[in-house]
Amino acid sequence: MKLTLYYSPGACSLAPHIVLEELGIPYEAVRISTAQGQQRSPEYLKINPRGRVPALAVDGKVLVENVAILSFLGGGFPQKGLWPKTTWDQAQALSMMAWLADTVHPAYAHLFRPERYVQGEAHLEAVKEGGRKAFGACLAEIDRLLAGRKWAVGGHFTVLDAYLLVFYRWGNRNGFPVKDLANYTALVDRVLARPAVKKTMADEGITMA
Ligand SMILES: N[C@@H](CCC(=O)N[C@@H](CS)C(=O)NCC(=O)O)C(=O)O
Repeated sequence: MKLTLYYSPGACSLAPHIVLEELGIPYEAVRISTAQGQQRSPEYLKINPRGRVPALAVDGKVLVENVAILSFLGGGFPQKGLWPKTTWDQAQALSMMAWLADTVHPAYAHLFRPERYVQGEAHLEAVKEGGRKAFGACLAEIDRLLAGRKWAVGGHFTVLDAYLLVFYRWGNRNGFPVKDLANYTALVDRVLARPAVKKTMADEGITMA
C-alpha cells in the first residue's frame, strides 16, 4: 500500500503524521506550507480541492478530514494497537475526534483566521475574542474529560492522543494557561515522551513553543 501524507508543520496534520510514524510502515510525507499559502496552489487543489491539510493519498486515492484519516490509519492496522479494541471504545474515540474537528478546531480558527467569519475590519477583534473564549473553554473541557485516565480512551495510546496533542500545542503557543490543566498536561507529557512523536516533531521542525 502506498501512503502519502500532505501536511504542514504544526498544523492539525501533525496527528496523522505522528500516527504514520507510530505505525512504523513506509509512507511519504509531502510538506505543504500553509504559512506560505501552498495549500492554495493549483497542484495541491487537485489533491484536496478544499485547500486544507491533511490529505492522505492511499494508492493514489485521496482521503481528507482528520477524523476519517485517523480512523483509517488506526482501524486499518489494528495489530499495531493504535485503535481502541472494543466497539464502545471505538465509538468513544470517534465521538471525541468528531468534537475536536467540529467544535474545538473551529473555535481556534475564529482566533487564527477571524477574517473568514466576518466581513471587514470592524469586528475582527470581537471574532478573535469569541474564538479565544470558546477555545479556552474547550481546553478546560478536555482537561475535565481526561480526569482519572492515563490515555484518552481504551487504556492505551491511540490516534486520539496524537490528535489531542495538536490542540494543547496551539494553546501553549497562544498564551493559554495549558500548564494549569493537570490532566491534559500529564497526557501530553506522556505523548511527547514517545520516540515516534519526538521524531515526527523534529521532522516537521517544530517544538511545543
Ligand atoms: N476539518 C478538517 C480541517 C482541516 C484544516 O482546516 N486544516 C488547516 C490546518 S490545521 C488548513 O489546512 N488550513 C489552511 C487554510 O485554512 O487555508 C480536518 O479536520 O481535517
